[in-house]
Amino acid sequence: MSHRIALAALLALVLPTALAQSSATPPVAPPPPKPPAFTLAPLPYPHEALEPVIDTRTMQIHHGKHHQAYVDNLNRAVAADASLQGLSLEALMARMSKLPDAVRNNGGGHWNHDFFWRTMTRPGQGGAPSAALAAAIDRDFGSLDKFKAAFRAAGAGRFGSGWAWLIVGADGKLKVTSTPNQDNPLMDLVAERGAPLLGNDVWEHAYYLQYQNRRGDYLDAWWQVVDWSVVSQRYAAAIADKRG
Ligand code: MN3
Repeated sequence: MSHRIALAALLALVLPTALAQSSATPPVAPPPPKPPAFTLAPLPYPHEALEPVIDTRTMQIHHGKHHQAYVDNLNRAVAADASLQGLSLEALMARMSKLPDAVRNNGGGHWNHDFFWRTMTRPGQGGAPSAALAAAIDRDFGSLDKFKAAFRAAGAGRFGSGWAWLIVGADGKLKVTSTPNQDNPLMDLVAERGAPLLGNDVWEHAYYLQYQNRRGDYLDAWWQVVDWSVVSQRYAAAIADKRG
């Protein structure tokens, strides 16, 4: 009896293998799927953290749907082109003029939103520009209020969808710029390149649920959630790079 059980068990083990080996073309295991090149990081705060300046629902859709779609579409574009694999997001930005539109739109979308989330914090928690950044703002714009007015004008004046930026240019000076769609100041194809310190998303998806057509109101309220400690750190790093 025990021999029969042992035999049955042995046959059960051996037979499928024997059958597989007898087929004309041995099965080839598919290669394990590659992990995606880029992933969506969680927000650095809860979705409701920016209330009442940016509403919870906007944050959920903007991060979970819009930003996720940029990441997914970028991964698809990179997977389809062997020459792009292994490149960092920054490396893609630096050679964007030679890359397909799918990489420009979705790579820009991924970089811009990652930067945007990390530019913001709870209302009233953002502090003030560092002494060095405040001095540079005074030097290049006249005052913080004049800088804010220039930034607001760039955001309000962007026709259609795009971004307003504060950058450090090649000459070390601060400058307000604007880019269409998901372009950004790191891309080799934009007119005004530089190290971004601050960027605001003026696509309607960033504000429409709460502000509808009042983009100017959104731009005005947005200062309440700007994290000046992060912006000041970016300025220090950009200036250190120039001196480097
Ligand atoms: Mn957006």
